[in-house]
Amino acid sequence: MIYIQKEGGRFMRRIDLNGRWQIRDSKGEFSLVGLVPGVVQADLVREGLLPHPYVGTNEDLFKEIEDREWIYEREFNFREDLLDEDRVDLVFEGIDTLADVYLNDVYLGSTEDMFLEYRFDIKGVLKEKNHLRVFIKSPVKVPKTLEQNYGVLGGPEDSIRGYIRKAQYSYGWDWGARIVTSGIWRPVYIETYRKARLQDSTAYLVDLKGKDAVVKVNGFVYGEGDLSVDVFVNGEKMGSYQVMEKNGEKFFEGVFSLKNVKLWYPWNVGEPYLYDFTFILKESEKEVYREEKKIGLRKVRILQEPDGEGKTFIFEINGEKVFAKGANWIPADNILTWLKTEDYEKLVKMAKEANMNMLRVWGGGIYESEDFYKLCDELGIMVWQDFMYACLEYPDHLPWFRKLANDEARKIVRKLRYHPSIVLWCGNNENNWGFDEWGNMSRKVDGINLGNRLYLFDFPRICAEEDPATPYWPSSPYGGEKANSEKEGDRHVWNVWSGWMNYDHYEKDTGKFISEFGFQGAPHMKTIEFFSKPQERDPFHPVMLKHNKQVEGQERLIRFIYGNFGRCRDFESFVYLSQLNQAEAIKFGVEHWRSRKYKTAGTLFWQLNDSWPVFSWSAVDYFKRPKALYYYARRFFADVLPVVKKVDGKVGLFVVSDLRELKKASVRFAAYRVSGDLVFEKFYDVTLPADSVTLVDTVSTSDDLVFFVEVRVEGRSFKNYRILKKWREMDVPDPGISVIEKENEIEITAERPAFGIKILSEELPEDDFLFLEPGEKIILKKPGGFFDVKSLFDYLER
Ligand code: BMA
Repeated sequence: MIYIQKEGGRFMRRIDLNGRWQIRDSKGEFSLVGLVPGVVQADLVREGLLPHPYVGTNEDLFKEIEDREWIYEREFNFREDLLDEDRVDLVFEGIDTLADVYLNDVYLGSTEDMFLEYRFDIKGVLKEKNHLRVFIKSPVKVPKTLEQNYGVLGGPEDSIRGYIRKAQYSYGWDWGARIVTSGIWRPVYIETYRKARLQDSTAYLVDLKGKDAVVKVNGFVYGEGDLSVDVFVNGEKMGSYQVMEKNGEKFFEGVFSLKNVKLWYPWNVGEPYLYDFTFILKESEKEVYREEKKIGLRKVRILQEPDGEGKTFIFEINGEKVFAKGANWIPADNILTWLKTEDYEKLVKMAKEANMNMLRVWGGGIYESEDFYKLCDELGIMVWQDFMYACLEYPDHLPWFRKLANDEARKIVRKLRYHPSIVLWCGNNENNWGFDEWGNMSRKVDGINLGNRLYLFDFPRICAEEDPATPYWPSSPYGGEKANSEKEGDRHVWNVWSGWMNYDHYEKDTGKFISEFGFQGAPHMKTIEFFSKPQERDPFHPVMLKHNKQVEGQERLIRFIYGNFGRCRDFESFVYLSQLNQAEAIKFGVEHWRSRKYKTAGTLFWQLNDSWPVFSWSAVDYFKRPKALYYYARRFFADVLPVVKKVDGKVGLFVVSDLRELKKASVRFAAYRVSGDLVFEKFYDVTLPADSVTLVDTVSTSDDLVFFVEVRVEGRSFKNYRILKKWREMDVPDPGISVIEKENEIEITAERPAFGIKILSEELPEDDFLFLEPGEKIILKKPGGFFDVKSLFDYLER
């Protein structure tokens, strides 16, 4: 993002202070080499001083070091000639969390928010030989003291985490380990420059005049001199703007017209086009600093209009309604510094390949890395961005906390606003639902719930000031008389699963935008093998219980497997059936809500990924191994989705099309008995209007049948199936699967309807958890090494 010009016209330079630091704890027990960026917990594992936290019950050992203070130290030399630069800053992109920073024994300042960058002017302190020391306080002891002073915050469990601006999930979550990290978790460097520097430059669409766009640019300037900023778009100079000052802040601002503009769209609506923007800061006409960013231009609105049931909640991008298909994103590791760019690439690409066009960055995690948002920008995935507050009261009645929260919000919005993928800023996760309905979150100070000063007053103002091109929403869920209303705003549907209801209840839910709903499933068997020994592989073994963080999580897995499929044969069948159940549940919900388009305008299931190897709601486990749900998502989020469902005692056949144009399609609809006898087969030629739901037919028929449907549009085929009863009531027979091995492919056929066809292989198969209509064929790339093919029938108790 920041350009370093070579010798000759040099204007700024970065000296990296990452790498090996010396670390020790205040009790004098540990002294070791630590890596920066990093956290102590990762160093202790790497040095063999603590075992891997994700194996067995090792997580518990990490609790014992939560109350330590840690000292990070390093020496470094600095080139004498650079000491004369106008400006020399020491920059910490992120410290976890509460720390005092000293250079050559001079106190530079303290850090109190892991999400923020801290910058210290070190010009007067820097020498040729230097000693840098960071003293990190305990992220448990300090907030505990604050809790003693100010009182316990209400929430689902007792918690001190509301008193510290640190990723909330690190104190444990219902899918996450408790590993309360400490460290210097983002890069550290010294930056030298002349006169002034530029930060948080951005551009956004103000208006469209035919094919031309009115674009506004602005950014902040720190330093002195006769300053101006030149702005280039795709190499062409658009304007030069004088640096101004307001409320003690220096900034530039300008408007220009961009001819024949190419807008940024979510990938399933248009091209996610990005422009190359260059912002050049000049002092007396000489370049002193620059920012280079890829920026997309788009207009976002949330349409909230009466629709007969209540009010819609529809994302509109550049005037086009977009049904949001996707999932919730949580931090992809409990030890964040174990994440590499490749991990982000893999996961975000997997989301796109599963036809998702939106991810929600959930409020108990982190404002994600630049890698994440850049990928979303490029791939055309919309981001629902929460502020990092979740499931708790937050002490915003205390002036110091409110100030810190405001400061964080402003800095984060300024930093991330240039990403076109961020289409919504959202105040928090579930706190307003908690105020309304959870009983112990109803404390008010001066008539205001703890946190609402931020969500209802401060954040909307900050977002409007800093990022007028992106809407703000107070919470998720929010809207209507109570925050989790079915009639307005977004909604979290947790009566299913957490409230012990089975997934057929999704069908009764008429929420306007389902931003959370989920069903647990086991991780991949190989992932279970990573954290357990063979003798521990029982659903209720202490190691398994440790790896399902929800209260009665394993109990629910068993209850829903038994309820929907009958008894498990063994541990392997438990793993398989839990995954299939999860996939079937989310498929059922998505089919219901997608076929209500736009009375419901989005389904984001809980959750895409995991932060460690665990039984959870994720579609992709910690090692990025897909669960059944992931393979299902590719199909149920496809642009064309045939849906068979009960309507008024009959069976209706619908086709949901998210395609942006009208299309002709041919439809085949067939019904079988489980024994494999064909009951009927029907063909239709239909016209699917752009972005529509079409009722193709309704038939009166028996509930015992298995339905298959295929829609063909321009050579592409979209298939689906539906059973109307529970699987355990269907008396599933042996489908009679045959596999023919060819040189590079395998061909799978079945004599009778086959479901949950699983490829057991060393390497991950290209597709899995498939279904087959008698007489049809699945062709897959041949998996390397030994493989086997099974289906639901093989996992059921007989
Ligand atoms: C919601 C989320 C998370 C939680 C999930 C599963 O409450 O916002 O807090 O992990 O459901 O219970």
